Amino acid sequence: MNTSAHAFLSVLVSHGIDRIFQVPGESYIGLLDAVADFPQIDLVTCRHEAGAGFMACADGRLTRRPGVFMVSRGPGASNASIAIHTAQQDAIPLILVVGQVPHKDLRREAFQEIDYRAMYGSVVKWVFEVTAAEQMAEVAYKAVRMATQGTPGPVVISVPEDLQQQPVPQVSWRAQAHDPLRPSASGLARVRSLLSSAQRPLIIAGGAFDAPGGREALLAFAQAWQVPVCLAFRRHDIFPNSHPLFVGDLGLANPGDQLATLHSSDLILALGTRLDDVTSQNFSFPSYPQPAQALVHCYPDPRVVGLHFAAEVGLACQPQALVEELTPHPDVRLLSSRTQWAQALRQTHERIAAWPQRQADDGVRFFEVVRHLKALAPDDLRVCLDAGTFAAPVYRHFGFDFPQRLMAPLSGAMGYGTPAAVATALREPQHPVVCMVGDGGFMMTGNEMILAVQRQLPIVFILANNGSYASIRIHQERAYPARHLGTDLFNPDFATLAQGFGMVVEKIEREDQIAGALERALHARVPYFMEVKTSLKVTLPQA
Ligand SMILES: Cc1ncc(C[n+]2csc(CCOP(=O)(O)OP(=O)(O)O)c2C)c(N)n1
Repeated sequence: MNTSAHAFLSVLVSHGIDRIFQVPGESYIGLLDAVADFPQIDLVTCRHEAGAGFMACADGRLTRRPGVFMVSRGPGASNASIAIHTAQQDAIPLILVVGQVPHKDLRREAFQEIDYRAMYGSVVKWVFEVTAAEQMAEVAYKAVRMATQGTPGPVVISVPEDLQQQPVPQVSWRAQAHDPLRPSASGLARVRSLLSSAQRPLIIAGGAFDAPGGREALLAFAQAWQVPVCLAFRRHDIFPNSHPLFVGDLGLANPGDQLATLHSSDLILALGTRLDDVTSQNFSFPSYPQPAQALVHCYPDPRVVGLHFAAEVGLACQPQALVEELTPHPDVRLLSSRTQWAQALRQTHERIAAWPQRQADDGVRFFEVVRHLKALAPDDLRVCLDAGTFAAPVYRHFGFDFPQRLMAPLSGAMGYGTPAAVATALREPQHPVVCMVGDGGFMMTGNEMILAVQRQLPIVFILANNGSYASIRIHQERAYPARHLGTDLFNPDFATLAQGFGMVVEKIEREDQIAGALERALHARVPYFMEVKTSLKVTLPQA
């Protein structure tokens, strides 16, 4: 077949795309029909565009190829927007394909029409509306390139329904491998010199190391130069958390004394991180915009390097290439003060990461679930998290060592956990997957569990049911003590619901039930649902 839809899909396939998530719509049945001629594409039919989009985000993150999802115009595209935002905040390559009204009706406010350039303009890297069937191959190529180059991110392709199955000349595209961006010789020399003389250097490492060999290269570099490593927001799986040089992550709740010590570093190597809002502690670490210490900023996108913080050395290249060039280092005598510095930071981290003791009488303390999971966790566990305060013990106390992986939205989007777990299990069936989600976030998506049952994906879903949008309740208790409105939840019987989906179900109401239930769930190798009656009080600020 040689239609514009086939040209589009064949270019995607030539770039390794082998899965498309979708919710159908009459506006793109031409594209959908053509998928039948590409048996190498796994078409995943979803129940809501947000879930389809979150699945594509997780898939894009794991493969580093664009996650692809297709939705219908207007309503479908509106539902999809949360995933677009997440891909942007999380720097994930993503392609959204939207069916559009016939091209003669464009900009007439036709039925379900939206101008996607206006709608998505500020959140995506590129929006393109096809105006001629012959553009379809070229557009697919550019979409892949735009989504993956520089800072990875979302692109949106709008395809009028009448341009989807037009005859076009046959195309033959090959994926082009680009050389990684390498550091300049002068940049390398300057970093080497700074590294040799620093007494209190610190690495802040981010998501750009999430590539084959990236983590290993970072580890070798940090060890060779004896530089402690702090991880960027929710990038816990970039460096082994049990390593003596791991000194914590920069997140939403770093204690003041830890930050004060980090501020006293005399060299910061910000590698593969955008130094975003949360990582930089709301643009205060390092000091903004002129850091107190020398800053080396390395990221594979010149628009990002030195954007918020004035870097002494700015390197628009792959951080992996940089650290590989610098390892092993020529015989530099490392200052003994460096070891003491790293040890002091590590001690602070260990104090922060120690399991909490706080008592509660209103349900299971969720950190106990996380503690037991840590004890039982397989070496290659994938932990998929929704947004909510139930997840705080994972970020703070769990400790990831590769090949374990953390899949959590940097955007803080509720509803991410369940679809991300399904996409992770689809992509990596050889690894165990655990999904943790609150009773709020679970009902923002959650329907994706049916895919786990349909495809028999052995995901362990753990629902923390505290009857509250507790993260927000915590903010309320701080800002308006003892007054809370709009954060209590009236819940359905989740266990019965999950049973209806065809899951194996367990309810945890006491802490002595946790270990056995987790063991059963992890060994069952079937879709498993655990509802935990979770303490709310233990998460609220102490009076
Ligand atoms: C889509 C979306 N809507 C609203 C929010 C704001 N928000 C952040 S956490 C949260 C509550 C989460 O509640 P739940 O899932 O029950 O987890 P808990 O905090 O109770 O552990 C809300 C409403 C958000 N981050 N994302």
